[in-house]
Amino acid sequence: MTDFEPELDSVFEQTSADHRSGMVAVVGRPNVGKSTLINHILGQKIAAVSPKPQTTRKRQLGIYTAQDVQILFVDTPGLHLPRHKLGEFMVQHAEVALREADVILLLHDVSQPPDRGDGHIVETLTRLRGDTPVLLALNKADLLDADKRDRYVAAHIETVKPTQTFLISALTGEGVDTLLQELTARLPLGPRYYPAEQLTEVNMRFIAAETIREKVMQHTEEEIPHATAVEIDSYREMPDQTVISGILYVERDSQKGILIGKGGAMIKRIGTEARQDLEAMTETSVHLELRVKVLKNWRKDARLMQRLGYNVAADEK
Ligand SMILES: Nc1nc2c(ncn2[C@@H]2O[C@H](COP(=O)(O)OP(=O)(O)OP(=O)(O)O)[C@@H](O)[C@H]2O)c(=O)[nH]1
Ligand SMILES: [Mg+2]
Repeated sequence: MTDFEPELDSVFEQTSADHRSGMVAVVGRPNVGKSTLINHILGQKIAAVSPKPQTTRKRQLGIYTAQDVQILFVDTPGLHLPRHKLGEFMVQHAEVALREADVILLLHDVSQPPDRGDGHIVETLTRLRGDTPVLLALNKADLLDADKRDRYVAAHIETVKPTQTFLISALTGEGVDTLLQELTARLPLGPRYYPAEQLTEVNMRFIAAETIREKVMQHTEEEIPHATAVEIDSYREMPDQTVISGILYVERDSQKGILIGKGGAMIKRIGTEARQDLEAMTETSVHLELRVKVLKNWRKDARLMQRLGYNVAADEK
């Protein structure tokens, strides 16, 4: 070994010989609760959540660290049939996560019976999983009526034929500890790759953009939530204050009007809620300034998508 090669022990934090670590891809259809589950496991919100499908747009790491394990959860965009370049980008991101995983955690919404869309996901999994174990988490158990419980659970298991099944609620936390134990047992022995206090690999700038986009997803309707992208053009940290300036891009003039709202009411609401979340996260007071601009049909234009951080070529290297 030369003087320049660090010893492994000095690179990774010291852990016991039976420490495990690895990558768990959290996949499923849009809106089944993937991001909610990861936020719950980390005990902090790192990923945008909304009642609308296709909230998550890129892979995002959620790092869970305990005494004997470090699980790198990969939150993924919901698998769906893409209708534009952004959709293709999203599905591609989910598929890459599937191929890289040590364990695949497939989420289904168990409050609904399985349908053809679930069958489509299973086909994608069969194509990409190789011999990676697939754990099925039947989520939203809190919404499941007692009289449908056995029937729906059995139907989902029959559709997926998973390695193992769990009934959970990402909202209440029911069943999540058992799931974590089983995920841990299935990971290989390995080091703690990230410092124990690190929750994700993205920076606060990205989290700020996602927080703003989450509020757009929550408060706007139809095409607007999906046609909005957020760019943080300035992020300044001071001892007690964080000053953030963001631009919300939409695809058409009419969408811009709706996003701003009557007398600026909508953009104000989005800004206020995002600011409150960001104040809790940064533990500083936050000054947040938002503007709305039109970037015609950006979801169909690879160059514009790249500018907004959805860069297929660079991300797949
Ligand atoms: N009742 C109930 N609601 C849940 C549960 N998990 C998630 N939700 C709700 O389901 C909706 C979608 O949750 P997300 O976490 O954004 O779903 P996702 O799978 O990440 O969705 P995409 O990013 O669009 O693929 C939100 O309104 C959540 O509050 C659960 O266990 N119970
Ligand atoms: Mg999500």
